[in-house]
Amino acid sequence: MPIITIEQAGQYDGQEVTLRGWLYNQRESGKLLFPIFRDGTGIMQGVCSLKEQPAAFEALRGLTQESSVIVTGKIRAEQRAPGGFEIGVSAVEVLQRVSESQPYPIQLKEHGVDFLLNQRHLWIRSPRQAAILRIRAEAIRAAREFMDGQGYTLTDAPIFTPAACEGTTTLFEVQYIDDEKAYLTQSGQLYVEATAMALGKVYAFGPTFRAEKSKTRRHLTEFWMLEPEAAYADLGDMMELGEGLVSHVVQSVLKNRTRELEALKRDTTKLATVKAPFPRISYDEAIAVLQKSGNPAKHGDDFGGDEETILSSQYDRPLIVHRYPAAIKAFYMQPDPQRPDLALGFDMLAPEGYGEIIGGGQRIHDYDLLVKRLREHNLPEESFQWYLDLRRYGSVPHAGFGLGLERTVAWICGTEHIREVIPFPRMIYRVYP
Ligand code: NSS
Repeated sequence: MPIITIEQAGQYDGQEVTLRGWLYNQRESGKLLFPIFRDGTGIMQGVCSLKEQPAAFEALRGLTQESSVIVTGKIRAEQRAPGGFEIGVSAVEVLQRVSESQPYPIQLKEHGVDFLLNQRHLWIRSPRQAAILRIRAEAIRAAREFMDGQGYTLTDAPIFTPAACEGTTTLFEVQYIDDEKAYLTQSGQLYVEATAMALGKVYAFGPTFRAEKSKTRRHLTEFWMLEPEAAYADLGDMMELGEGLVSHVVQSVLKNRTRELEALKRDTTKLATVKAPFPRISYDEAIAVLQKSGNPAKHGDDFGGDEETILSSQYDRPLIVHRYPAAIKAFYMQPDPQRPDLALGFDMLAPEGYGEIIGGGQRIHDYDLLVKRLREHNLPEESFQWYLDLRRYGSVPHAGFGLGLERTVAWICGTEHIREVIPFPRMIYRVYP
């Protein structure tokens, strides 16, 4: 008897198979039971009749939600069933029966988000949440496939760091050994700048941390970032790499996670158009667009969620905004030689109001200018000595960016909040479970 997954059912039409999973739901109608099983790859409806399969019927009758079961039966096509197939149940082995006195806490009705977040370790079993996590995994797979294919070598960055990369207001301080202090990394960038000088084209992909005090639908305190960095590269190279990466990720999810996008009821016509090249506008042009639409933004302002939404709503694919004022950007940004008040940096804004998914650009490669900027930003020079070494020993123009994985996946899935697209979200006021 082949042991199969629900995802594979279509290849076994008319055959007896075994499924291993859980009882997701069940409808009882006299002498017929209509269980729904889930196994992590999907859900499948079953049919079991008292007359034909009395033992299986007895095992299933009254069985509680989320009890673990091994089910044997014949697969048959059924257009009305989710996934297009159902199983005619002939045998059921119950591995663990969920007790009636302590039923599974998540019922098949609407629950409040706080309740669900407290039950996150169970909530991920629901078909919608499982579909999102499968899409996340595909996005990661495709992103790495793209980077590797472009000749970038994975060189991961440390999580304990001695210095800030993205400003000092969102640092998580940790007590390191003895009296030494360290911080959880906000970005692997400074380290991939070092590995880029060693290997040429590199990327890091791992968790990053920000003590974000803002409670928004786009902020986590722990999130994953993919960060490419290349020696002898400039702003233009990175805008092109970024649009290639995002196109590949979106198109791969469309191709390989069709069922999951369907389960989420995602309007995929809005994703199908996401192909490079993406529109590009300068910060100055963006300000003009905002003012025309009645937004009070003026030159020198940073963009918040509202501004990003106005800008990106004009396009059917992500929008690249480049050359922001240096004053509102990080200390390491290379100034534009034509307009030194501007930084050779860019952001990529996702459509449909999902906001910034990429931030990056060209780095300062001149030693003296970098020291000047460290001082202007009140950053401790001692902690950056190793970083300054990169400008002492064979400094070259170089550039990179960071793609926020959860923002990207939230947009692809069309979820309201990014907390649903990471298995165990960490947010202001939440570290449980
Ligand atoms: O602050 S960034 O814009 N840029 C950097 O950290 C650079 N040091 C990256 C680099 O050039 N290597 O963050 C990059 C992206 C940003 O566009 C978001 O998509 C995401 O990281 N991001 C976040 N996602 C979720 N939650 C929070 N709090 C968050 N902050 C940034």
